Amino acid sequence: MFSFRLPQIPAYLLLLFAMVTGCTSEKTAQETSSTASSATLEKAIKGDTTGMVWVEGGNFMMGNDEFTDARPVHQVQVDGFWMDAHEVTNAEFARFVEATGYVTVAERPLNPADFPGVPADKLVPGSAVFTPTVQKVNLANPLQWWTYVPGANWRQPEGANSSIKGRENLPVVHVSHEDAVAYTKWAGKRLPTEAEWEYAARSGKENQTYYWGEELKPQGQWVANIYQGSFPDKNTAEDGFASIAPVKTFPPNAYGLYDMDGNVWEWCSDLYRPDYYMSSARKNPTGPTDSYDPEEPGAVKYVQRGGSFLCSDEYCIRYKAGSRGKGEATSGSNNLGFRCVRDKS
Ligand SMILES: [Ca+2]
Ligand SMILES: [Ca+2]
Repeated sequence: MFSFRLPQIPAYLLLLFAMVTGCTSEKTAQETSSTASSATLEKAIKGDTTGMVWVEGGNFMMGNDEFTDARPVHQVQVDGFWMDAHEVTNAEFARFVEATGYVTVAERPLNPADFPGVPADKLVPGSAVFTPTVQKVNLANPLQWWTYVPGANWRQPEGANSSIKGRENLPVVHVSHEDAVAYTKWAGKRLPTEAEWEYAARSGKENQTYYWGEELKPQGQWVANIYQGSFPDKNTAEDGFASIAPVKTFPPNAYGLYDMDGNVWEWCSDLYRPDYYMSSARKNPTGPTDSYDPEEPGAVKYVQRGGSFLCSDEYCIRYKAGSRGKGEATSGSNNLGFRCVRDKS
């Protein structure tokens, strides 16, 4: 059974994506590491923190009792770290691809041997794209608004005949967890742990409903790119955006971090288990050693945080402070991206 409040990808797509990566990921990772530019390595060694914000370490109460997988609320301590002020953009990801020749999971050819019974003409690389329904629908079946679009990938977010031209300052999407990790390594950074992400998103505010505060619309203003209207048929885009917004469009939090709420979901480095908080380390937790989601046993999932432009109180409330998201490791979609952190050099 799916959790409809999450950016879940339909099961047959999970299978597809999982198999795709299983046959090609290792080779690509090796290729990537061997072609990382010396300029980048030099930059990494020097500890370039351009575009990053220093997050001073401290203690905070992590989790949210409203969500079964975010219980119990527990005290966590994290060391200080640098964090990208905004989600990784198309322009930034393009520089990485140009320097390394990296090929994302959504762009890789599909091996027919991995898909017994699937007609060869259906084995076309692609990714999941949100498509509004014509009318109000029962929210039980995500297949009604998630479509596997052949040719959809970070360069072509809506598939063939779409492009990122003019979208250089929008967050990159259709990136799998391994794509995100490959980028972080090239940049001399890493993905944030879930604890680091939440600590940074809370920005010193304890026990708030939303990361920005208590009210959904402070002073009558939308302060994050989420979803208004009837999901998934009518997005009124009251906040100005029916889809992704350029990074830094909405106000930053108290630490100077943008779009920690909404816009695109963000990968974290932790594997996902709904029961992890019962036994989490109290200092710098890095997640469980294995992944398990009773809703989709067998799928390896990593934590995602912050919600996206598709989140509302009606469908996905996972932009609320302390809530958790999750996603199959090799799956991307057009509402999922990431940002990086780096340790104090
Ligand atoms: Ca919006
Ligand atoms: Ca975000």
